[in-house]
Amino acid sequence: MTYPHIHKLVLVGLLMMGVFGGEVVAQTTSLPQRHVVKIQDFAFQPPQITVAPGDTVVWVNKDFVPHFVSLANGRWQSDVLEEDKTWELLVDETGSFHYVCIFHPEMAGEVTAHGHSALSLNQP
Ligand SMILES: [Cu+2]
Repeated sequence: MTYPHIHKLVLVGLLMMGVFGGEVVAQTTSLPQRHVVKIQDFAFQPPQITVAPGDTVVWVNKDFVPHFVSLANGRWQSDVLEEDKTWELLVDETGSFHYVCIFHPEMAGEVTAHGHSALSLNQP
């Protein structure tokens, strides 16, 4: 007579375990993120960001003059960014990357990438 009751409790218990198990998985799995760097008043804001390999950095030009995002060694560079235009970079390696605006060399920023990744700085 009490068996149906017990079965219900067990079922509820299993469901709760499943929910908590899902939360743990969600917390320990880091999904790729998008980081936005505003270009405003002739500056990269924020000037320094920290990302993980696999993340994407999005630069958006909020100035009325065109800007440019270029890694110091020319490894990657954006197109000319007119007002309200964006440019995205998929970060696929670790390290610190200093970049400048070619039009305004005093504008400088840095992307620091570290975390779990099989990719290395030496990968082409
Ligand atoms: Cu500029």
